[in-house]
Amino acid sequence: MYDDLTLENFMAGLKKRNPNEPEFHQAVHEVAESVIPFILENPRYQQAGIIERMTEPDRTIIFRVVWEDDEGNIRVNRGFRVQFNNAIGPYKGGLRFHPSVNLSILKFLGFEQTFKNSLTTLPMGAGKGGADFNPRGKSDREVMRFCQSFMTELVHHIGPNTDVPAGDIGVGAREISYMFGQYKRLAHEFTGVLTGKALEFGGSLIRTEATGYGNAYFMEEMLKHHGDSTKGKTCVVSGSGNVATYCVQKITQLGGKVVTMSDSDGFIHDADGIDEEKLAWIIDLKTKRRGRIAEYAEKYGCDYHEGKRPWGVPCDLAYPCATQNELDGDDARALVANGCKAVSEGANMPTTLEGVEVLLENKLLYGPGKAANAGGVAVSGLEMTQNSIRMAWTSAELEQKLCDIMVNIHAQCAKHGYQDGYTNYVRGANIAGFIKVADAMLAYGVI
Ligand code: NDP
Ligand code: 2IT
Repeated sequence: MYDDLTLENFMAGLKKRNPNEPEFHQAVHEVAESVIPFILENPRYQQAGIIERMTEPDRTIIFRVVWEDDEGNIRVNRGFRVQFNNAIGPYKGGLRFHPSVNLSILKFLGFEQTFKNSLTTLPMGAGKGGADFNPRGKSDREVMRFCQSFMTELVHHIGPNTDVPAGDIGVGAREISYMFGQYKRLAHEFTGVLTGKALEFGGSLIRTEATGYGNAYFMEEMLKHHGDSTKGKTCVVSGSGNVATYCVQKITQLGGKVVTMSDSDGFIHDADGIDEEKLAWIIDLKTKRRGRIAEYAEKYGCDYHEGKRPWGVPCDLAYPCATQNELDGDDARALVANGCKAVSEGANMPTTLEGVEVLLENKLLYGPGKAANAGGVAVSGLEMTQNSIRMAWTSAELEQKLCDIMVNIHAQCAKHGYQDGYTNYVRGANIAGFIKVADAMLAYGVI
């Protein structure tokens, strides 16, 4: 516990205890900047060392994952599960398979998940996991063998009331199915231990769409709160995976025109707009043929910008939906210079600290990922509920619940983030997310 709790000495201590973890430092810095002043006004949190406890995961599991490729070579990857905080429910959060995965990235994601899950109002703690495995270019059988080997260790650490993983980058319906099949076989039971399952075996309607839809709803709610709407706006989206594609679908349904999408090789710029039919082609490209976004430019005859990100394209609204730190200070300045009014994050921590500063200084409406992309985990929570009561709700019921949750998250952020005529959604999300978890931790005593 710090007697002299300042952002500087808190961050110095955190960096010393967690060296070489820049993404984790960044995620904590963003929260600590808004939460420390709130803690100083509410000394019970300081006396109990809540921020120090919240930044230390409950436990971190790291394991070897061995599998055999199609040529018979033995491959070794590193698997992780960071069980960050279960003060308000079982650990809950996605699994990421990407070559960049390391402890720093999973700790940043697990830490952010604590606040995000709290904001949903559902009883979910926070965790994150994954592996440095790259599904790109692998056959279905290789992905299956990897997923089975990964689950053979993970099974010891998860359970429907302990820890309930889901998808994230590189983990979609195919990977969840392979992992669920292996869990069921090893645990000798059929329970809702993973979310994002297929509909045939306990999945929830709307889960696939939930993160992207939720992000578009969050943007709509920020705009509505300021007397505006998505209708008629030119929108720039990054990514072309699960979150990006369904974000584009809902933006279009709300009357916006999306002119860009991207992958890790570059972005397409379609000034006519990516309509429902073109989006269906992209979903097929990405989930079935597993191709590159450049193929869209050939198919529909629009521009493709190799190795570039879309933030220089003039727009009213921006939706980063690919990965962390994909929008930096210069990108934020380009958005501001082009008259962009609002940014809503489908991805986790897509904006650098400098980028956030630029957006806030210029008073853009800025929805941070932990609020704006919480729709995915919220519908995961609803999948857990449906599994527990052994019932399935309809699409219409679930979309209404998702929409209500996003409106409620917006209201919590607005309540805690409004100051001097401007709603700072970063502060709002951090403080609102913090209070529920902190109060639970206070109630438990010193554990
Ligand atoms: P997918 O794997 O479905 O798609 C990821 C997309 O981002 C792809 O277009 C991918 O391109 C691109 N991308 C990934 N890494 C990079 C990189 N290093 N540089 C540039 N582009 C990159 O993942 P999701 O759509 O599920 O996840 C996207 C973001 O949303 C992540 O930040 C994730 O944490 C977050 N999120 C996801 C939720 C979910 O429910 N799935 C919930 C809440 C947040 P390529 O194919 O070339 O790799
Ligand atoms: O970052 C996230 O919230 C997710 N990847 C979804 C987590 C979940 O448990 O649905």
